[in-house]
Amino acid sequence: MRLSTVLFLPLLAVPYVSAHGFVHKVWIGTKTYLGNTPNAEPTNSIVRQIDSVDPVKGADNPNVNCGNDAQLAGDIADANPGDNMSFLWTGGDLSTWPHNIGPMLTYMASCGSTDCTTFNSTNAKWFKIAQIGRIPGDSDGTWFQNRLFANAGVPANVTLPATLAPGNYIIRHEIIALHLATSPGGAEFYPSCSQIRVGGSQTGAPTDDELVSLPGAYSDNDPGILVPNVFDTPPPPYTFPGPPIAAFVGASSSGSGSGSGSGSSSKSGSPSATAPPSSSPTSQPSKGKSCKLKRAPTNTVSKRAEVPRPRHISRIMRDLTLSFGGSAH
Ligand SMILES: *[C@@H]1O[C@H](CO)[C@@H](O)[C@H](O)[C@H]1NC(C)=O
Ligand SMILES: *[C@@H]1O[C@H](CO)[C@@H](O)[C@H](O)[C@H]1NC(C)=O
Ligand SMILES: *[C@@H]1O[C@H](CO)[C@@H](O)[C@H](O)[C@H]1NC(C)=O
Ligand SMILES: [Cu+2]
Repeated sequence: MRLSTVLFLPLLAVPYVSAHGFVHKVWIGTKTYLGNTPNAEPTNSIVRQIDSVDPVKGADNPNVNCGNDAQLAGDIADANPGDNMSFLWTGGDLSTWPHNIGPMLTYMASCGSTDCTTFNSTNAKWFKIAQIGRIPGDSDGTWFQNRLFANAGVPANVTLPATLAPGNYIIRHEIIALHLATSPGGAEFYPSCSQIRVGGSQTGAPTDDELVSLPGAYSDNDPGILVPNVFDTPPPPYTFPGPPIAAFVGASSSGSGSGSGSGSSSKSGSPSATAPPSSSPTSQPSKGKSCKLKRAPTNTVSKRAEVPRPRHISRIMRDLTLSFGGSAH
């Protein structure tokens, strides 16, 4: 009895610690900012602390705003229009990000005239600045998100709009994991909010009709959120949820992060509907081969488990638990 307890508990504990995750680090240019570990004693950070690494489920869930019970953060990072930002997503135990299917989207919201340390974003008006889906030209339909999953320490990259007006902003980076999105309510939302102060003297801003609420911008039946064909071969076009990228973003910036063939957002008239120019840090669409991992889209088991090539013991253990426990994930 005691022996089985000792052996069994760690096996069960691993998946729930590492199977989901959070933003552990943010870079702006060459500066690094540490995130706040969920549920740990809060530290000074620009990243708003969440209280659980679990996904936010349900498009109307209030936690779609900035993540699970997101708190105000104490720090603000200085940034400039056109700066490159990177977001390192990890598992709850700082392991490699555990998901590889679904888009990554980036929104911003003005905190108004006060700095963002006191700004409650519940009623914020958000505009979209970037979105990336599948790697263009990849016949397996590999998603950009897979780069985070397949390579430890690789972040998601976003370029701030080159004409962004100065001010106080929340920047919300979001991964939507779609491995369970074949059923209604299956999509997993992982939003993360950081507080920045943008300098310079640009004048770019969204128009009123490009602003959305979160929750509000998504519905559980949106074609990019309920995706019955997400595992089909050849990979079908993906329709990003939410508003189009704000037009001022595409007008002048690198338009980073919109590399995938999208059925939506076309009315923005933004160049984001096409592959981003090579100056963007996210723009390596023709270099999909730099991603060594090729999924086998016809293999249902590896797709569901999202582990086409387990690389260390905790993933193997998670696989075991998943196959025993069904869709615990
Ligand atoms: C923001 O306001 C909402 C609604 O009043 C409240 O539930 C939430 O706790 C507030 N968030 C913060 C970080 O104070
Ligand atoms: C982000 O940029 C780094 C450095 O250029 C690159 O290695 C990495 O693959 C990029 N991340 C994604 C998701 O493309
Ligand atoms: C952002 O990254 C791209 C690609 O790595 C680079 O060409 C560009 O100069 C960077 N922008 C800034 C402001 O550093
Ligand atoms: Cu997860």
